[in-house]
Amino acid sequence: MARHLITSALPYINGIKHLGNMVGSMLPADVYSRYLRQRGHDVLYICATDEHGTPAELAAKEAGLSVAAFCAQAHDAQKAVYDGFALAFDYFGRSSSQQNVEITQHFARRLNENGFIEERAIRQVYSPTDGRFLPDRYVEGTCPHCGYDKARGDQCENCTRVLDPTDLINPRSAISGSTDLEVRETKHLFLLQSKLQHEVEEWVARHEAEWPQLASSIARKWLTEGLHDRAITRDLDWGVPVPADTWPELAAEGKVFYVWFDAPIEYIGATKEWADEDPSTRDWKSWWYEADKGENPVRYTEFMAKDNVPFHTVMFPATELGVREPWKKVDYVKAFNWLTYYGGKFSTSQKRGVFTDQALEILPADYWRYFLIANAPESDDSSFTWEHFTATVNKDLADTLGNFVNRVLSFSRKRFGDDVPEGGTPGEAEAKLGEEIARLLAEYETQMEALQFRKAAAALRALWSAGNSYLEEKAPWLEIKTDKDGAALTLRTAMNLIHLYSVVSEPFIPATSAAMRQAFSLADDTATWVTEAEAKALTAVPAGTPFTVPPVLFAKLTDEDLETYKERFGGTAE
Ligand code: B3M
Ligand code: ZN
Repeated sequence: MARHLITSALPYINGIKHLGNMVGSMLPADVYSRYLRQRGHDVLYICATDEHGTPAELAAKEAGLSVAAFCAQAHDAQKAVYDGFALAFDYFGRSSSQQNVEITQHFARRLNENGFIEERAIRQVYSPTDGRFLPDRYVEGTCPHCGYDKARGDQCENCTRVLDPTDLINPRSAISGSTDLEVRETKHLFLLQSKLQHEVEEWVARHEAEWPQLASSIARKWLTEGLHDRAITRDLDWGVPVPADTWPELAAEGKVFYVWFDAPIEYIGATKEWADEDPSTRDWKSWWYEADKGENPVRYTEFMAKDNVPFHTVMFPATELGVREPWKKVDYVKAFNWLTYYGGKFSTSQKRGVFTDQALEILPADYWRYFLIANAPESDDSSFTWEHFTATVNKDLADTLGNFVNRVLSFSRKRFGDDVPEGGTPGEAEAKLGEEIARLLAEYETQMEALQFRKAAAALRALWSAGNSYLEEKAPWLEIKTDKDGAALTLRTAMNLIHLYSVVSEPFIPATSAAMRQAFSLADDTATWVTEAEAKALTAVPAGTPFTVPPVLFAKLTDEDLETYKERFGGTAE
């Protein structure tokens, strides 16, 4: 059986992420990991904070802390939010770890031995006012491609093009705002990606048919434009040091690797961090090195938003190919478009939209998990609005699922007591329901396996709806007046649906699923999934099983709530 390695793009350390970051990487990776684990697969879900580069230094400066102290604190703060969202990482590491330093330096040495690294003198933006070189985000200005006036020296947030600080029009220092900038010569290491173009093309050609169109089209575009040699070192205080054994002069000058060089390597580094916590039972290398071989080959799936796609489909594979060692390369790239806030940008740097910590202050994680995945920006950008959010919560979560659960359990308790009622023989309605549930469950599985999250959410919602239709059709509150056994059968069948929902909804709404499951005191409730036969029979919870009525699963959001949210976060774009 295959092993599943799953990673989501590493969130930058420079602040708490917004909902757009969450839906475009970590949350779907968590839903997928949970699903695969429930289906019995061997899964390793790895993520980490991306701690190097100018964003970390700038944020530390703003916080008045050393970079190391800032990163330690910010890592814990992000981890707390992800715990709040119930993200079940196997490990959430730090790219500043010693493990990552070692593997990154190893990669650099190998690339050098294989002729893919060259030392070059280049011209860099220097600020006399700040007394330093200004790499990447230390320079801001107007994007030469789209005219966006807050473009950063490494990438334009608006058109996603990767930039060099010297490309910017009207550049200014992000530290002091100074426009008194000059260009000075300094030496840096270059990764000769142009030499790897052909190999990367061949590698992409072997994989792109399977990837979502968004990922393959971005990879293609980059390859068509041609891979350029790129500087992979920077003049910064914080980062993976250039190894002195190989480049003594640059090491003495204090050069470090560029954040985008060591960040993807941290997928491997974090796996080693995980294994180093318990080396007697955990083996990091078999997940990454010669991982295509053997009885349990690794299938590697990456999750990310579209601005990260070039780095994962072209640049990191180029690095891995150039190392000339059998490191695992990605099999499937799940890429997402943007989640917008009322059609405008969610932006960490501009502090606009809903941040993940604020979201959890308002409502429990399951509300967000369901809404975000059901509206994931898969085939196109999708827009977050409070109107849409509250309507979805009320309709899908409060009415279709929550109300069903409460209605069935409270009514049964009132009429039949604290055990699942006995009596009645399943008839045509139950057979029809079983067929429908089995069909929808198969659809749900198909969509999950295809990583089609919106469609999977739609199938899950349809499973919940089928319960409501059955209940409306059988109307046990009327049935009970003339046919007590019939009503008992209806309620018992509905309770079996609740139990089935508790199992299959877990990847989306783990806390609610646990609450639904715990409503039943089943002797041996270890099922992690539901077979087709079980879905058809709906008898896993037998008559006589004690149950309790859980508190309301999802609160209905009022017009007043809606107004409060809009007031707090702004109910319009920009
Ligand atoms: N930290 C960019 C981002 O947060 C970057 C991803 C790294 S993945 C190796 O969008
Ligand atoms: Zn631009």
